[in-house]
Amino acid sequence: MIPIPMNRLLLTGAAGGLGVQLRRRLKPCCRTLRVSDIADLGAAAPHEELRPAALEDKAAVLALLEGVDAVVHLGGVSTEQPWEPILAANIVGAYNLYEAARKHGVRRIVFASSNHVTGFYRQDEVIAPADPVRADGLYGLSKAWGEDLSRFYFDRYGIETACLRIGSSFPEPRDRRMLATWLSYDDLERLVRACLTAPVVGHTIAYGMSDNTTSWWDNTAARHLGFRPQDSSEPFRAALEARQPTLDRDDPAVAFQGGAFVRTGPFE
Ligand code: 15L
Repeated sequence: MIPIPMNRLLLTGAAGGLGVQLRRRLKPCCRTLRVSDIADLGAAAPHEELRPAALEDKAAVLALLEGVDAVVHLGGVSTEQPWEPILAANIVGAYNLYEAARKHGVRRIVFASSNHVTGFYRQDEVIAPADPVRADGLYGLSKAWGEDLSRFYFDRYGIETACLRIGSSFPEPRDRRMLATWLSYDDLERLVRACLTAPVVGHTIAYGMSDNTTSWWDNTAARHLGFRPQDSSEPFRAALEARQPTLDRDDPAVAFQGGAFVRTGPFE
């Protein structure tokens, strides 16, 4: 169990869309927030340490985890892209992160996985984290690798990880698919805080979604995290349905949970 506030929390991917949100919101969890990215991190707040680092740089990642109590790992590629950047940031980068955690004795990691680990399930199916992976692209496969890697580091070294298969975390749902996949920023914060404060996490996989009326994901097996979403996509439904009154059911993006990711690429 990590005492809150902990001494030092590392947030990777701190310059990204969700990183910017959590950088501000995780301040009460720690005395020092170490923030990292390859993109510009701006100026350091008084409680912050800025540590630009590329995840594929083994030595840089080893230094990044020194003196850290826990990690919120958002860094890496977060969309479907060619193999090379995914290999570097999500495969090699995840390995570098877990090796650094092992060497420095870091005990807990919150790993930003993605709903695209299971994007090739259909939108008329309700699935749970224990169901087999059906990634919808290289990005989803790389997140599945991160989940497996983290399970190995828990089984072998006892490093706890909460893998969050984040749905669509934006200020509001952008299309009808996101009525099921939306995760509000406030619920994202609640979820990450729950992962940091739960007495025991072990190795857990949970979907990151708000309390949406339409849902494809069953988080029952992750209830020990203590996450209770408080927002819902429902207030946005009428406007989204008016904007998209008909759906092309022959479109794979309408048939499958991964939406447009299922038909993105190949890039060669
Ligand atoms: C993701 O994994 C992406 O990082 C994000 O940009 C969204 O597209 C989201 O999935 C989604 O499925 O909506």
